[in-house]
Formats: sequence, structure tokens, C-alpha cells
Amino acid sequence: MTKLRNYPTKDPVLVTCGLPYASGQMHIGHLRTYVPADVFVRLLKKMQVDVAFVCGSDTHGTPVLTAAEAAGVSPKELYTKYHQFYLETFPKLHINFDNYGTTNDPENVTRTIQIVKELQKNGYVYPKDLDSPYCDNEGRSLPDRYVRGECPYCHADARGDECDQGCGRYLEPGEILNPRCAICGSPTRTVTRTHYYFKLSSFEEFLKKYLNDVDGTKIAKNYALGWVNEGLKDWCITRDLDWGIKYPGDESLTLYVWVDAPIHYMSSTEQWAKKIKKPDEWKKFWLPGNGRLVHFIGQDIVYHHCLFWPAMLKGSNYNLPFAIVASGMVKIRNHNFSRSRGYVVWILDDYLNRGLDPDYLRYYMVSFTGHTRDLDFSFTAFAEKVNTELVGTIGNFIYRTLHFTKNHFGSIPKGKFDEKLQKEVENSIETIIDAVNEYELKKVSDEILRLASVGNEYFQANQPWALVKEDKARCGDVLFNAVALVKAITIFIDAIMPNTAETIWKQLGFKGPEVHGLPLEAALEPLKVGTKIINPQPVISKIDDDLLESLKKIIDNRIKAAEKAESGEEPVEEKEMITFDDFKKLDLRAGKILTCERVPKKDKLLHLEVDIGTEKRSIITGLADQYEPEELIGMTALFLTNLEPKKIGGIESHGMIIAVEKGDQPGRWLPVKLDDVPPGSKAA
Ligand code: B3M
Ligand code: ZN
Repeated sequence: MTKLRNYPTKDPVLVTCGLPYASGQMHIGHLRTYVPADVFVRLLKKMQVDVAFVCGSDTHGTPVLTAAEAAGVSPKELYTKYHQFYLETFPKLHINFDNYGTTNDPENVTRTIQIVKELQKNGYVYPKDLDSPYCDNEGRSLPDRYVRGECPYCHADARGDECDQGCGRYLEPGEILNPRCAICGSPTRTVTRTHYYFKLSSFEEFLKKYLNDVDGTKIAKNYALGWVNEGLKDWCITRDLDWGIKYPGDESLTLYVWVDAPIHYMSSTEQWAKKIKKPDEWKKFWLPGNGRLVHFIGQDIVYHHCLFWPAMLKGSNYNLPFAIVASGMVKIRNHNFSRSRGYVVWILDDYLNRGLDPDYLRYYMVSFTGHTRDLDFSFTAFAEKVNTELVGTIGNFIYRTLHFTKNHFGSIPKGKFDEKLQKEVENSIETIIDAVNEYELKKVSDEILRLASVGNEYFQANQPWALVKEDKARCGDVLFNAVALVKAITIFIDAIMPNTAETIWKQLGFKGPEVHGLPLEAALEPLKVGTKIINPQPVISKIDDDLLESLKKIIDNRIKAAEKAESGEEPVEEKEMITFDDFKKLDLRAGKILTCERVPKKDKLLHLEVDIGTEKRSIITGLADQYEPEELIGMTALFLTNLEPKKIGGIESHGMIIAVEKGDQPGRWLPVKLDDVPPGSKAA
């Protein structure tokens, strides 16, 4: 019996990826959804489906706000910097969105307000008093990530809107037990004010049916059905914050970030439609009809995408997601990825800037394990995959075939496509189409690997190196077939390793980028006899042993430091090597502390006025728990004076005092005191 397949389809398909918070650098954890989604899109194109691919930066909410506060900049400055970073980094990984906007773009603000007003009009929003935590010490209310406490479901330590270290559930404001302020750690007091709620509970029956029918991965569907069956709480969609989109109807409140974030899937499509000068084109996906919305997300945001989002779309009369594809998470040595806790592998510093090929990482991400399983990242496993599968099997087959053909024939010799091999390629196409239908892209890389093994066996069994002396025509036929397999592999691998595919395509005598436009079926046509083979070179190279060792060491040290920090021990930081030129950039000078005062309401901070020889500087230090201001006044100490200025505790700080932590008294910091030197004296 042939299975009914959803793809290929004549209907237009919009693929989206969960929006990264524009609050920090990209790490390998991000790639678990972006790479498979990009591969999926490239394969749909090879199945001649009309597809668009959009994403954008998530700029609102407490993740961006807390990061901006920590960096001493405005949320807008922070998100602009990281948005730019994402915009530049995705293409470096060959992840090519048709549009990449931000949730703070005017299109998103307008669309969000339109949707919320529509929900209000349809009777799905109501006001209700909410008791929420407030910190007297900080003088502010504490939404979402500003509060920590105990998860009411699994009792793990959790943050305000998500049980991030336990059961992973979404938490409603006010639900967390024993709340404490995430900034200063003190217990909170409750304040009551009116907030606005979305009637999620009234969508229970709708969601049950919808989730039964929705396509995608089982983890998305089954988790979500489980929550619906437990009964849904109404959803508080406003927050007591300044940063974000104002709630239409009460401008003193801001919409919860999870209202406007998914709406950017729609507004990013609108931006794309404008860009291609077909301003109505977004409607074919978003207005009820045949358009198919396919969301690729991480498993941690299933609740938001399977419950909030379809209910919001239903309540405002838009099209519903056709599929929700949730990936497993990336771990490192069995820890969940976490930038803040130090369990992280960076895309730039740890990978691209070391000269590693993005295509290899794409292959590893897709092929290492099934889409819905967790992936425990390791450079050792990565290198092994590259060295054995990519170099040893795929690269080896391609190179030996092209090299041998070039050496003995110069161009594609005469031959006839062997029926068995042709059948193998047909099977590969079917398997790849199945993989797309199952959202299981590991099947694609497995199939390519299998086809390359078939190729290697064919080459080995036919011994062209012996045939070339005994029967050149027969040898030509074998190579004709081997090159036909190389062509098929190139077309298939293009979806996963587009740059590598271009390089092979050039060796086959074509313009490299043309390979991206070829449909899967093109793999069934062998190359024309007489086509010249151009300068064959190995297209994939082994991971250098020394580089691998140094990467392993860096990650080892990072994880050890994070584990130590977590167990309460001070981390022993192993810092990266810097060049002499880097060192020369530091302007270290003697500075005389002229005045020193405590910073009101900040227990740790002292505000210094420092004479650095050429001028007086305002500098904040964190030494208030160790020194009385009088102890520092008059002291000459070592300062770093060309550190970029930053607001700390609301005061500009331009420079930093250099202090040493006493080895036998952790937590005890001593300024580097300089006797008898005039202010401004330089250190080197
Ligand atoms: N910005 C990132 C996350 O929680 C969040 C996704 C929004 S998707 C609409 O993974
Ligand atoms: Zn929990």
C-alpha cells in the first residue's frame, strides 16, 4: 500500500524557525532547529514546491531586558547589536531565510495590535486582578525572568514563566512558589493590579481536535495533548514592564513577549512579500485556505506553539499551522545548554573562527541523531563523523571516481546507466521524499551515506585500475556509472552541504550554484558523454588533530568551570591565549582615588573619582562589601583606563580598578596598590 504523502504538494508552504532572542551570541544549541529547517526547505525546493522561509530576532521580553541591564545599555541598543550579528551569522552557516526581521519592526507592532484587537472584539480577552511579586529592594515589580522560586508542579528551582531546570512547563504569573528576586535574591512582596487574560480555556475542545490532526513530530503533538487533557488555565497576556508592545487599551501595560513573538512569523512574511514587490503574497499562507504553515521549534517551546499560538490564530480568524516540528535539545556532557551557566559551545569563537567548515557542522547536526532526540554535542564525535563518513566514505568515493576518470579519460567516457544502480538512485529519491514527509532529515544523510557505500563497493568490485589495462571500453562504462552516482550524491547532499555540492558541481564542469536549482529527479540522468572533468580535488578534509585537541581542551575547561561554579566552588578560569598586540591594547595606569562613596541602594558598589594623570574619571567598583570608602580615599592603585564606558547602577563607569583575589581567602579582593608613583604612570 502506498502511504499518502503530504509532500510534494501544489500548495504553497511557509517554513519558519523559532526566533532567537537578540540577547547574546549564537551557539550550537540554536542550530538544532535552524539547520534541519533549512535542509527541509532546500529539499522542498528540490521537490519543486512553492516555499518561503522566514524568521527574525525576538527583541522583547525579560530575556532581552535582563541582558541589556547586565550590559549597561538600552534594550534597543542590545537587540540592534545582536540582530545584526544574527543577520550576518545565518548566511555564514548557509541558513538562508527569505526574510529575517525583528519583533520590534513596525510591521510586527501593527500586526500584533490588529490581532489583539481582534481577540478583544471576539470576546477572548478579559481583565482580572493578579497578585504578582514585587521587590522592595530593587523598587520594581518582577515579571518572568526577574523572579525565581519553586515550580508548583515538580518543585525544581524555576524562573517566573518557565520551569527551566525541571519539568520545562510554562508557568503563569503568580504560580511560582516561594518567589525571590532574581536580581538581589531577597524574598518578594505581593502587589495586586489588573492584568489582561486570554481565554485559553475556551479553546480546549478546539485544541483537542486540532492537535489530533496537526502534522509534525509526535513530541509536539503528544505533550500538548497531555496538557490540554489536564485542563488549560487562561493565559495572562500583559506584563508590568516598559519594554515591549503596549497593550491596546491600557498603555501602562506591555504585551507578554510570547504574544508578539510568534506573530512575527506573519509580519516577517509580510516583509518578504513587500521585498519581492508582491505585497499580498503573505496572504496565501496566512489567510484561511490551502497555504501550509510549518513551524520548526525546539522542544522547550511546544507549549507556546501548540496551545497559545493556534488558539490566537483561531480566535483572530487566521490560518492554522499545518505542522509543528519540535526538535530534541542540544546538551553538552549531559547538561542542558545554558549561556548563563557556562554550558555552551559558540558558533563563532569555537567553530567558524577556527576555520572549520559550516557544511561539516550542518552534516553533523542532521546526521548525528533523530530529529526529536537530544544531541549531546562533542567535538570528538563531530570529528569522527567528518573523518569516517564524510572523508572516508562520501569524499573518498567522489574523489577516487573523478580523479581516476580525469586521469584516464579526461572527460565522461561512453557508457550506459546500469539498471541496478539506477534503481538505487530511485530508491534514494523515495527515501528522501519519505524523510521530508516524516520530518526526519537524518534519513537523508543516512541515505546519502548508503549510496556512497554502494558507489565504493561498485568501484571496488569492478576494479577499474585493472580494467583500464585490459578493456578500456568496459572501464569507461564503469566510470560512466560511477560518475552518475557522484552526480546523484551531489544533488542530494546539496540540501545539507550546499557549499560542498557547489565545489563538486564545478569539478563536474558546471557553474557551482546551478546545483541548487536541480530537482531530485535530475539525479536519474547521468552526465553527458564527453563532459570534461575539471581539476578534481578532495572536497572534504579531515579535522586536524591539533585543532581537535585544542577544542576539546577548551570545552573541557569550560564545562569543569561551570560544574565547579554550580557546586559552589569558585571556577578556575582558564583563559584563552592572547597576542602581544592584544596586550598592547590595554591602557594600564596608576590612578589616585580622590573620592569614594557608596552607591545608594546597591550593597556592593562604590563610586570612585580617580585622577589618572590626564583627567579625572568616574569609576564604579564592586568592593563595597570589603572596604569602607575611607580606606580607599587617597590610595594610588592600578587601573585599566581604556575600558569602554558603561552605566553601572545608573552611574557612568569609565575604567576599572585592578584587584587580586587572595588565594587563601576566596572572595577577598585587594586592589593592586602602587606606592610612590604619580597618577598617570603607565604599566606594561
Ligand atoms: N525567542 C526563544 C526560545 O524560547 C524564543 C522563541 C520565540 S518563537 C516565536 O527558544
Ligand atoms: Zn517543574
